[in-house]
Amino acid sequence: MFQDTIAAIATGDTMSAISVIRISGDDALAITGRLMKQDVSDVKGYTLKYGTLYDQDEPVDEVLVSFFRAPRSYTGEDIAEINCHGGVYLTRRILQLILGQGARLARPGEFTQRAFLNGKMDLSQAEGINDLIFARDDVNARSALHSLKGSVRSVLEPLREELIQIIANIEVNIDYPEYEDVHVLTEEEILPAVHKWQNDIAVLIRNAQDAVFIREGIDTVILGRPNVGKSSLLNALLEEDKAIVTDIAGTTRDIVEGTIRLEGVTLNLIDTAGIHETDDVVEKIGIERSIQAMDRAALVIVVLDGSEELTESDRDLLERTKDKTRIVVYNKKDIREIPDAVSISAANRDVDALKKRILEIYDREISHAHQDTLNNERQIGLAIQAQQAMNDAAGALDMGMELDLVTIDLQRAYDALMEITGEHTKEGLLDEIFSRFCLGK
Ligand SMILES: Nc1nc2c(ncn2[C@@H]2O[C@H](COP(=O)(O)OP(=O)(O)OP(=O)(O)O)[C@@H](O)[C@H]2O)c(=O)[nH]1
Ligand SMILES: [Mg+2]
Repeated sequence: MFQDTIAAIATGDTMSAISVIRISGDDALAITGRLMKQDVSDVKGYTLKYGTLYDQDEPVDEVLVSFFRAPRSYTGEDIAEINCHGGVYLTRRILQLILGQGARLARPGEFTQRAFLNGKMDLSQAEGINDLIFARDDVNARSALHSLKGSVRSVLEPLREELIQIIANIEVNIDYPEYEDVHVLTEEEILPAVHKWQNDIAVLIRNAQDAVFIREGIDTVILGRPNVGKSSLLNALLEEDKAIVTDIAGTTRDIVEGTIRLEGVTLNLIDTAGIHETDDVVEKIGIERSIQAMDRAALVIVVLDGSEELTESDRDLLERTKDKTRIVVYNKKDIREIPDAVSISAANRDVDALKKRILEIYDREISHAHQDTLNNERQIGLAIQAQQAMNDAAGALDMGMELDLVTIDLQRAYDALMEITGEHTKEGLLDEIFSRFCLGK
């Protein structure tokens, strides 16, 4: 299918015991054979060969090469994977020798692109490979592994199946009216189905948005007037002394960030300068940044000092954050505990009430993050296109349009759902998706 043979270093560009260089394409075996001075043209797939690799007559390294034969390989082509010693210089030199034998340097993601184009996997599985490589935590790694195994396709399968049956039925009714044994669908029969699909797609989109939201980590900002204990709270959540804590009001002047994981949820935390009226120039800039951070954050934690009465600044802040997703916490419960409130003592690292509240707020999203669903913005965007097409179909039915017009909308919805797994994709889109891959993958 492809003219050229591609090669790339599959392991990291760093010192390591072993590096792997991958070659894929019609000449993969011939190139490797020439460099090893061995005839490997008839080697069977899934074999491992030991040998010396040469630059002309000079030995360069002792290597182990895994051979895979088309179509039973990652890309579906002949593949040689050279395991050499892992020096950066040595690995690059071997890659150069391979390129010198006529292979072309692979573009990022090109091995996986070939795997997709050769039908070894669908697009959502290819994206799963990339997600698995970049996964930072357990939730991300698990969902990536599932999509690698085809979970996106299985999630979409029932809906696609129902849709294609109805579309096919309408097509037959229109194109072959003389087939009397095929049931003739009516608008009345189709409308409830369209309503069901509208709902199915809406659920699909919502679950996926929840999952993506949680998997990316929740941007959380800690706000409050000076000295209420914001930095102490950040430190308590991070379980380290990251931010400076003093009893001087206005200690924190810039933004301090950290990341925590709570039962599989990642919070990207931001501690800010205390918000209040001040003439101090540096503090003013800090406060400006606090407000910007608040605007961007998904979750706002407003810290109040439970040992004191609320001040004008506190009331202002409560007013200012009232439309955000927020948790109001009363700190310094060791001095005074506020009943029926999220009460904590940051200085004593007693913050479980807050953690519990966070998990409660995101309960629905967290459960969706653990389920199989669509995995990224591209997939969700296509589901939204399918939803719009389905809404158009419902509108057309409401207006009493003929089924041959309604079926155009149904077809559009179906195409969008197919494109999620790459079954109707255009070249440009593919390049964009695969260019995000690591080189050698
Ligand atoms: N008793 C008590 N004191 C606390 C508690 N949490 C923080 N403090 C004290 O409150 C003072 C201010 O704490 P910080 O964490 O620096 O407060 P902040 O809100 O970051 O203050 P700025 O950065 O100035 O806006 C320090 O002296 C802390 O030791 C707590 O739970 N109990
Ligand atoms: Mg502070």
